[in-house]
Amino acid sequence: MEGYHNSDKTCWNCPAAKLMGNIDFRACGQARDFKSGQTNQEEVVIECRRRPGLGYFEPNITFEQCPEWVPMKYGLMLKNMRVMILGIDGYLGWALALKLLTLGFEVSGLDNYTRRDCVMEKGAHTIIPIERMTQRLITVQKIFGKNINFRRLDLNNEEKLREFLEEVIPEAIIHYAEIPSAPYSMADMCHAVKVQENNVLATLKLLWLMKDIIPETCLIKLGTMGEYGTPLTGRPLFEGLFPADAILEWGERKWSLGGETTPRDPASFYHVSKVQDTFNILEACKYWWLRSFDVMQGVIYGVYTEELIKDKQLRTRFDIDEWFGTVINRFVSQATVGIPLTLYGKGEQIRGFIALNDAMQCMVRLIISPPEPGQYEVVNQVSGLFKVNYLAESVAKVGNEKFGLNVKIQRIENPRVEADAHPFEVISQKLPRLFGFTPEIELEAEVERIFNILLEPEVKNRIEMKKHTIMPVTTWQGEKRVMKTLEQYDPGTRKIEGYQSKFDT
Ligand code: USQ
Repeated sequence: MEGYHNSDKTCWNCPAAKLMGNIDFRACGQARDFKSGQTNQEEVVIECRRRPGLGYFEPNITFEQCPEWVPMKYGLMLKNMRVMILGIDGYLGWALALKLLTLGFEVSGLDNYTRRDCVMEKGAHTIIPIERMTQRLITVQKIFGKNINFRRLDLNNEEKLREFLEEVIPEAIIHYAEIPSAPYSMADMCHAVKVQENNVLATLKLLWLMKDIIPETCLIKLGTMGEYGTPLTGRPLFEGLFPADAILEWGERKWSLGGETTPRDPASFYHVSKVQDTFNILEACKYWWLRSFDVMQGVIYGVYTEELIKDKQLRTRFDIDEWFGTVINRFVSQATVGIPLTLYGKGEQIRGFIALNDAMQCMVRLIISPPEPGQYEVVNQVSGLFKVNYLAESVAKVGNEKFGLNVKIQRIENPRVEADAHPFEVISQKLPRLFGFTPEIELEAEVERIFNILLEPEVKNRIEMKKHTIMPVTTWQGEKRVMKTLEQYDPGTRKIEGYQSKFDT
C-alpha cells in the first residue's frame, strides 16, 4: 500500500460520515434508502458532519483526499478527533490519554476508580505513586497546555453514560473500563459476580447506547489473548475468526471454517467475561451495523511512554499484588526487594506479551483506521511469546548485571488451574501488515526501565510496605492458603527449551 496504512480508507470508515438516516442497512448489504430526494435510486449517498457543504455525496472520498484527515506520526488522523477513553484512570487508560493528547486528539474519559478500590481491597497500593484525578488533570494542563474532559462515572450507570456520550459525541471509544484480574474473579462468588456485572453488563449497555447515539463510532474494546486458552493440540491461535482456507475435516467430508469465530477456552471467570463481551459485540455489529476492533492483548508490562516520563506526576499506576500485578511487573518488584521470583507450577506457561508503549502505538493505529459499518474485526496484539521461566531469567539477568542485585528464582504450587507446559502458536499478522505496527520496545530494555523506577527509594519503600500482598493465596478452588515452595534455584542454572515459541507475523 502507498502512503500511510489508512490512506485508502474512505467515508465508509470515517466516523464523521453520517450514514444513519441516509442508508437503511437492514434492507441488505449496502441498502438504498435515501433522504437525498435524488431521483437516481441506485446511488448510495450520505452527508458529512464535518463538511456539511458537501451536501449529499457518494461516500468514496479517501482519507488521503479528504482535508479533514491530516498526517501525523502514525498515519492520517481526523483533525482534533474526539476520543473517549473508558477507564482513563487505569494503567493503560492514562498512558493512552497522554499519548493521544500530544498527538492532537481531543480526549475525554470516564472512570469510577474501581481499580483503585479493588487494589485497596487487597490491602495493596500502586507501587508508583499516582495523584488523585483532579491533580492529574491539573498537571496535564500545566505540562501539555491541554484539557481532558473527565467525568467520574460508572459505566453501568446508563443514564449518566448516555448524557456523557451525547455531550461529547466521541468519534472513537476505547474501552478499558473492565476489571482485568483473573485471580480477583476467582476469589469467591461475590468477586466472580462483580467482575462479570462490571465487565459484561456495562459493555452490553454501552453497545445499546452506541447504537442510538453514535452508530458510526468505532468501539475499540480490550479483549485478551486469554480468551483462546492454550490448546494442547498446538493449533494456532488465529485472530478471532478462522481464515477462509481453514478446513474442518471429519470422516470423508470437509468444510471451510472461514469467517467463523475460533474456539474460546478462557482460563478464569474474568477471561469468561471477555468471551461474553466478544459475542455481544459481534452480535451488535451484525444487528446494528456497529463497527468494532476487539483487541486480544497479551500480558502487558512496562512503565515507559514518551509522555509518561515527562514528569513524575504524569506516571501511570503500577501494581504488583497477587490480584492486579502482571507477571513481568511482579518479577521486577520481587527482585527489587529480594523475594525469589515466583514461578507458578512448572513455570513453563507461554503467553503473548507486549510492552506498554507498543500497546499504545497499536491503539493509536487502530483509532485512525476504523472498520466499515457492520465490521467486527479482531486483532491479536502481542509482540513476543515467552515462557514465564525465561522471563524470570531475563529479569534476574538485568537485576544482577545492571543493578548488582542477587536475584533468585523459586517455583511454587500453582494456585491456578492452567496448563503449565504446553505448545503455543499465535498468529498476529493484522497489526504489522494492515496497520503498520512495528514494535519498538525490547524486553530487557524495558525491564531495565522498570528497575530504574522501582529502585527509587520512595518507590522501593512502597514495595516494602506492601510486600505481604505479593505471594499468591487465591486459588482457583476458592480457598485462601499459602502456596508451598517447590524449589528455589539460581538464575542461569537451568536450560530453557523453546522459550520463545512460534510467532507468526
Ligand atoms: N505467573 C507466574 N508467576 C507470577 C504471576 C503469574 O508464573 O507471579 C504466570 C501465571 O500462572 C500465568 C502467566 O504467568 O500463566 C501470566 O499471568 P499474569 O497474572 O501476568 O496474567 P493473566 O492472569 O493471564 O492476566 C493478565 C492481565 C489480564 C489480561 C491477560 C492477558 O491481568 O487483564 O487479560 O494478562 S493474557 O494472559 O494473554 O490472557
